[in-house]
Amino acid sequence: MPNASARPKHGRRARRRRREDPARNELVSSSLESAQQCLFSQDYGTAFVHYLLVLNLAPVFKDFARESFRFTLFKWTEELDSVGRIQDLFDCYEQALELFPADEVILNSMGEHLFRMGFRDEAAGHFHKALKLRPDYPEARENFYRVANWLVERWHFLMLNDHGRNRKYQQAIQKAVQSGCSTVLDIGTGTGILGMCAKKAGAAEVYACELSKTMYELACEVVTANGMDGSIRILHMKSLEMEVPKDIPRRVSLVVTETVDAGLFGEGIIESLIHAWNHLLLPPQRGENEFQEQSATGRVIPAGATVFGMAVECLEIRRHHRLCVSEVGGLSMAAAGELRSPVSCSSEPDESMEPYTTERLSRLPGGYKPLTEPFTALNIDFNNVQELEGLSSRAPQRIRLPVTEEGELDALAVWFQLHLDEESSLSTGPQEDTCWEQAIYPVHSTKGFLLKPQDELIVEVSCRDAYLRLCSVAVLRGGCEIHLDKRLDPQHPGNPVSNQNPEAELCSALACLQTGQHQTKDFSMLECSEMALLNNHHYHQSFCSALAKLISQLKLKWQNQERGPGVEPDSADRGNLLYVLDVSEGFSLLSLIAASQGRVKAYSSVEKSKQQEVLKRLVHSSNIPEEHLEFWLNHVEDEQGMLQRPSREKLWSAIILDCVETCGLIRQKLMEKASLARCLLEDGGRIFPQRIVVHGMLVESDTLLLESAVQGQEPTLGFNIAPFINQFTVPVHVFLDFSTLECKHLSEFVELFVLDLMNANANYTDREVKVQVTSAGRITAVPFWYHIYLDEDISVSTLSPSSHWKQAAVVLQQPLEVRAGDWVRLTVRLHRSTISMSALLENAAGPMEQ
Ligand code: 44T
Repeated sequence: MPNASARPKHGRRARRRRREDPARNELVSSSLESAQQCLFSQDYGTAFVHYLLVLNLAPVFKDFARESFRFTLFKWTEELDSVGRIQDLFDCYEQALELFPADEVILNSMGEHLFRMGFRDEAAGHFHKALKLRPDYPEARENFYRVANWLVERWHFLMLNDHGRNRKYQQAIQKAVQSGCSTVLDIGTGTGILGMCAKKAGAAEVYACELSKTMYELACEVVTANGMDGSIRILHMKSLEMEVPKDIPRRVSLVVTETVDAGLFGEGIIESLIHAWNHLLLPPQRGENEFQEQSATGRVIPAGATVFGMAVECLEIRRHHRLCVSEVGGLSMAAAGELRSPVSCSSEPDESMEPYTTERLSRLPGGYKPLTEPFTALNIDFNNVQELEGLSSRAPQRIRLPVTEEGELDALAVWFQLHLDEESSLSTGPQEDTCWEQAIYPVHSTKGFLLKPQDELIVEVSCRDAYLRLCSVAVLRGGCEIHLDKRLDPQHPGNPVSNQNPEAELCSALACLQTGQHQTKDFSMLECSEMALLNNHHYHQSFCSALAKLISQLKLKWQNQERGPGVEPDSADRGNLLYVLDVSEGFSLLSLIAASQGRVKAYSSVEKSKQQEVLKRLVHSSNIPEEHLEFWLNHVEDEQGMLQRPSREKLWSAIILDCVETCGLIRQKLMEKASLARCLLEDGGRIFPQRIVVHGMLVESDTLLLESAVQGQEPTLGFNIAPFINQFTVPVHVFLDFSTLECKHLSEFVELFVLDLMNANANYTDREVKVQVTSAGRITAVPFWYHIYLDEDISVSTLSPSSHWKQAAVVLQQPLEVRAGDWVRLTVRLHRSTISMSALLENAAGPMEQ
């Protein structure tokens, strides 16, 4: 331990200053001593302040004090976190990083706090930095893998692997540059690829802008690696903030961009292009016959787009967007009020609402049925600024579509053709062999309403707040206009589009009854996965049975105890109520299902007040005594207190843990929660689930490879991009639909890992599993899912078609060539709730002991 007299290894000037300033030395030494004392007495706040003082005054102590300083920082920020002093917490981290800017442990820990607070991008940046500083730091690596998708979205890999798309863009850019567009701006450059194409084609000046910090840094690296750092100027900014001559010296003759999402306008292309035409581009070419130098006029690649739509029936979409069951785990849902997914194009624009969601229609489990032919919803010319500007004020366009197939209207699916120039276009259609997703506009309130081939569907296309919105407003049937989704149509609040005659009006009223629409504007919002969970009959039935079984066992046990000798005065009272705690994340009815068993007091972790109201309404309608349902988070302030029951209450008879995230991964800190929960159980009490078994299979899947990294040794369009973006490769894929994944099965389903939540001693961290190969191929991935055992006999599988869970897959670092009959040794590892796997071919032929 150093003391004030320890001789610092300092330069001469510092030493001289130190000798000159004994008071300062005195302060440093006494503060260091105080810091250590405070640390010892667990007064972390004061210790932290002392350390700050010492290390700022005497940086020479940094190496020596680093460990204690980190420890103090973590302890103190934990305390700040628990009392909600978030700003102070981040101030401490900032001060710490000023002292230790390259400390990977501090960076990683700050990232964890940022992540918990919902600042995902910033968190991801911290994990990335920590990992760059120490690539073999497992905590940072696991954290990084969890968030890398936010930093560099997975579609970057798909786009770079889409050779057709790359080539078409390159050719269109080359043509434009060669015909005279010599100054180019790439809006939303991503990896820099389109800007580099322009440079390579001979453009004199190339500028690029990118709003994401990570992508901007990546683009700079890529452009430098390709020897173009002097010739492409990359700006870290949103194009809307760019000005001439501040950011670029003059207006450009070509804007290239691929800032389009599955719904075409979701990345703000309309706004960006209006701004570009007004501020960054040369004036457009005038008349068709008028010849103007290309270098004196401006144009955009892509030149325009055609948007298509189609009505579909699709069970998978339906169960994620509306309640399809009338009863959940024995409870009637009639009193719940209206529950909606947050995806709706017809409601008032609202922060929490999205106008559409995205899916690859071809990969929807259970498929879909087209109910109409594809129709053209919109044509847009990106080279016409008046048209772009007029889009938002344009009156909604009504389109009448003949229904071609009988079916339930679940959604409108939308895709588009992107016209790069007059000759070349890209399509995102469901039939195309591309990686594009389609935009899905779900229909909410047509439960049980069948479209028939004689019907006509009326769709309204509009462009409010720069989002393309498609809304199925009505069905024409035998002269009647039957309104759909009417309740939430802001154009006609509570007042349907008026019909031509009273007969039709009556007809419409009837249809509203038939489609079960509620007139109330009040509804509760559920995430799509929460909606699918409610619709998961088997899940609730299984919980209901397992809970009923446990509760009757415990009741029986107590009856026996009451009758037995030496009964304590308190135990008769104990038999009155059982206590069940549901710590599921988000909306869950399990507490209510427990309370409905009788003599059960249940605690729910539902946080949102509207959702709590739903539970209260159901308590009422199910004749459950009101006081038998409590909201846990109304009792405790902080997350740490989550599993500490109220001190007055009995030990828990059951604690329900939510163990698998919708994306297909095990929830973070699951095993920690389980061990805490075990301590809080009464004798004979249970954790639900009691055990989780991880299952998986060896597969060959090129699709998974294309989504995880830029493939192949060939440079992308002749540019060196792959090594840079592939740093963001993540070995675990989430949100997978294994049932529709294009892949070749190379083994049977195998049990990979067991997690015992009731018995800590039964757990391990590594397991070797030997799997026999059933067909020859290249093992590229191991998709996995879970069998969740509520008790010995009752289980739910996250692979079942009614599951609200998706699956995940580990993508192997190196594909493994195998033949039928080979044995593969899979090493499966679980570290802090993260599964990792590696595969090796067993060289000896024949089976070996498992
Ligand atoms: N999605 C296509 C492509 N940006 C989305 O930060 C892939 C959809 C897709 N930068 C399935 C598969 C695929 N100024 O890095 C992003 C973004 C940036 C801007 C500066 C602006 N005004 C913007 C707007 C966006 O541009 C990059 C690309 S935008 C997203 C492309 C085939 N479903």
